[in-house]
Amino acid sequence: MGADGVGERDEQPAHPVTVASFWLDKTEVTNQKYLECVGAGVCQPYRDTVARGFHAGPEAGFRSPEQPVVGVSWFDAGTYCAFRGKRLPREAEWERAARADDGRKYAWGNETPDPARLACFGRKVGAKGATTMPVGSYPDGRGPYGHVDLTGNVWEWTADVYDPMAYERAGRDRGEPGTCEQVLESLAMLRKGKRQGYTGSNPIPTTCERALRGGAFNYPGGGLRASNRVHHPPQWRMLVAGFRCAKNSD
Ligand SMILES: [Ca+2]
Repeated sequence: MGADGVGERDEQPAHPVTVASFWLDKTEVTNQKYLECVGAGVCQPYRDTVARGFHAGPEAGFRSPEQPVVGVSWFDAGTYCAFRGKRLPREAEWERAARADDGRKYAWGNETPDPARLACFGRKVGAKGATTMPVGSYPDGRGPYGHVDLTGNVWEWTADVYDPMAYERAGRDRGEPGTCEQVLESLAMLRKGKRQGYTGSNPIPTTCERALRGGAFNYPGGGLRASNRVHHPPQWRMLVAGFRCAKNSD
């Protein structure tokens, strides 16, 4: 996991991680699949005003059956995965699926991101047609194990708390972040040391957030590294964030 000399401090250094074998959905969860869970009375409806909230044009631009579901919180995502007998992937699992053993920069390899062929990204929110794509629209951008849209389309919630110091802790060889208590301690230390930037361009979090991976339809190509880590409060329902599910292999 991680990388040397690129990106933000929280994604460094590169280091070997061992994870138990697991399954990961080939695609992001779609609107259609998510609505099955809502229809079953298990999942909460997605927030259906996210496009307007982000000045991103009509909601319908994001709600065709095969587009990835957006406007779902980390809790919503966990509920959906449980409905399917699955769970959210850990950060280490997500990154393993995207980078295999060769430390590649992007899911498809090291080739510079190409919006025509490899992934949905770099679209200007609010511009005509600047929306997500039906899942699987970029087969040439698939990852080493065949997953599509790991890079771009929507950010993907992971199971893990966002721990800026995860790669420095005892659990780093297993890809295990610290506890919320440890994370809050680290965040306080970063604020005290005025280490703005350590956790990315957003302000240093004040709560125990959750990690998301992969970039989204509106994200610039320069940020699409498979090692890039972002973070948001788990209760947020955002235009740019969806998820896919994982499962233990045993
Ligand atoms: Ca994605």
